[in-house]
Amino acid sequence: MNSPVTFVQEGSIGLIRIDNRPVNAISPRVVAALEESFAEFEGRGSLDALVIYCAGRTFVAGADISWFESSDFNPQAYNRLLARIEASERPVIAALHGTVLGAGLELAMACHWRVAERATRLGLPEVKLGLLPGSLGTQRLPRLAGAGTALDMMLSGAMVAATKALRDGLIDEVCEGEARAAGKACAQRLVESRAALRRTSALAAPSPPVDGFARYFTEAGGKPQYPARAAIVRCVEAAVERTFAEGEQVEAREFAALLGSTASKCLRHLFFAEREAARIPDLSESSALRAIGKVGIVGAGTMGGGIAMNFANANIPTVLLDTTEAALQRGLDLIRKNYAASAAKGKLTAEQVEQRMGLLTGALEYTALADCDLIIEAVFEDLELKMQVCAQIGRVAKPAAIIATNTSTLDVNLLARAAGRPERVLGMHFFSPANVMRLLEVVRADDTAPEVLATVMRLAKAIGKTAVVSGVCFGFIGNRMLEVYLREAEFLLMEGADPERVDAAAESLGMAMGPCRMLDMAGVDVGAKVVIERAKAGELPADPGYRAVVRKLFELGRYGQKTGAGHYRYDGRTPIPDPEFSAVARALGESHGIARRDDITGEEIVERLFYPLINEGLRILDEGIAYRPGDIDVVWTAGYGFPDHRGGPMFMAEQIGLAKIAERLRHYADLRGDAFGYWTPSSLLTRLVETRAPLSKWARTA
Ligand code: T1G
Repeated sequence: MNSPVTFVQEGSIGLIRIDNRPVNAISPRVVAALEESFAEFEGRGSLDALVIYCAGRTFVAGADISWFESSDFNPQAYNRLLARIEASERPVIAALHGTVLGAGLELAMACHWRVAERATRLGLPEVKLGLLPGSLGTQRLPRLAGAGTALDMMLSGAMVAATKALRDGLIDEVCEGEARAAGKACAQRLVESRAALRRTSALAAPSPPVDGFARYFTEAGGKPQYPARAAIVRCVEAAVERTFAEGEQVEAREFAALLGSTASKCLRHLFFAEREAARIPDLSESSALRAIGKVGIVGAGTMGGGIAMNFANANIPTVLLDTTEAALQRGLDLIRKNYAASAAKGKLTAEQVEQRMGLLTGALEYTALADCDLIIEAVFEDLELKMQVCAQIGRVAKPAAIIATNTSTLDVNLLARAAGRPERVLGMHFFSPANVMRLLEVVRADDTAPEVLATVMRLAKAIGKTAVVSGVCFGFIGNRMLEVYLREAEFLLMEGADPERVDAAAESLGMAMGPCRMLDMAGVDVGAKVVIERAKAGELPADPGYRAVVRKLFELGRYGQKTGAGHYRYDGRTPIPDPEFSAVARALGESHGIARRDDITGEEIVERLFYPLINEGLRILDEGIAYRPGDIDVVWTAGYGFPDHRGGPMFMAEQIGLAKIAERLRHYADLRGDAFGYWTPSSLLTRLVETRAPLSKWARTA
């Protein structure tokens, strides 16, 4: 196997080339090969300078994250190599391109000079993995760019453009051509000018941030579930107040502690789970993919407009169709309003808004969709209507067009058949607001052709969505699990746990918003209509108390924030406990024979909200609706506000222990009765407990 690092000599300049696709990540093998190549340079006294550069799409984009899971992970060998590079008596130049991140930027900062191609972006994103830069980034970056800039970069984990990095002193030159050539030219100049070597670690200790560290510690302290934030501040404080060697010790200690933290293990799990979700098990990577050059959207409502923005943002011309000029104009006006709001926040320039609006055209006739490569229906959630729309689309779309439905609850197989070409049809379930929410559930129908699925999965990445494939079932992955979560929330309310306590328990686990506040925000009426429709279709448990609360609130016109009252009364968006709601819940409990209790604990609330949800997720896996447990974790962290520092419901289930979850389900079956199977452990849960097989290693055997 070829070495990932090679050394060559061109004239009096040595060149080290790293080639470890896909992103030149630093692994033990790369470290060893780098050490050899650098020794090669050190052994050739005739050479005047060294350039380090990378092949492929990017300079080193970080340490190989999978390396952290191995018992032999230790950045010390790499850190010693960086110290050797920095101590070189001859100039070492980093020639940068692509996304120079983590250990890659730390390598560059150990060099004496940094030249970057104009499109290069640089960052220390370790905080997104629950870590901090463990190869002296916390000590070198403040010395180069100042403590304030260093804190902003490391606490946000955001990338900065090469031009900003140049202004901040992080790099020394932005080149127009290729980094390798620019690096060589830079080496020549440094040798000819006999420029003194600038060793980053020898630079003066940085001054503290303008307003000191207090604000940073306060902000970090506000998020104790992310311990990396406060650790980063402590490391930068050490860079300011101590010697480089002492700061190095502080960083090593803080890094080691974070590496073993649950938060970091969860975030690292999600990093790979999100990328794994893009892989379709029975689909070869090479499936012929179609280019999506033009998109059509039927329905210019809130969802249709939000969906259209995703494509305009990705520079894809999009036709928005509705039945009347007024509806169309309303949709386009809403889009322009959304863009104006982004511009007001400085996220877009006026030119960018116009450029995006220029990609959007309105239409009243289906024939306007005839040249679209993808057509998405986003009309009202009504089966008859959606079937008519799909049939209309099927009549005008070109043969190779892909047809997608944005339904969140309806049978995609029925809609696929209505389109008259089921092999070209799948679901694209966007989450509201569609131009903001990262998650996209891509619903694979029975007849969806593999290349249609692969094309949409690749398109999802191009429009910045995190896509997860779901099979066809009610609610797909996310809403099907949400249903059991909301069921238990309602029973707890009817048993006497008020909305504040139910929400507080869910939010104590880390949910962005508890179930009552979430429903009041999304609209109780939206949820109620789904429940009523499903009851009509006989798809709900025969339990008369099933989702009685949402139905009653709908009856009373208490839709939540939009009507000023739902589970709470509202002063604007502020929820206020409402005795009227408590009376409604009490009356419902009595009318459905649900015993009131005053001993419901926060722990019970968490178990009753999340263990049935996990149990349903295991059913979803067992039925083949979701391919992997990690896919379910991605759905819930990217689309439902589940805390990423817990890795997702399935990763959390493994931390809790499946046997404990099964035991607690049986406990609640005894406590609440299991007439409707609410508490029956799923077959997969039972099998995994019996065989002690790890859930994380579970894969569906055909
Ligand atoms: N380790 C291992 N694999 C990685 C990787 C990494 N750091 N980065 C990317 N990959 C894989 C990824 O799994 C995918 O694989 C392929 O590369 C393309 O990635 C000591 C401790 C670089 C901006 O956190 O942000 O250094 O699915 O689909 O959208 O201080 O990847 O094709 O098999 O995301 O173009 C710090 C993480 C590590 C950077 C490219 N670095 N990566 O985005 O492609 S910790 C990071 C990214 C560290 C030191 C510390 C992005 C990207 P596959 P992709 P992309």
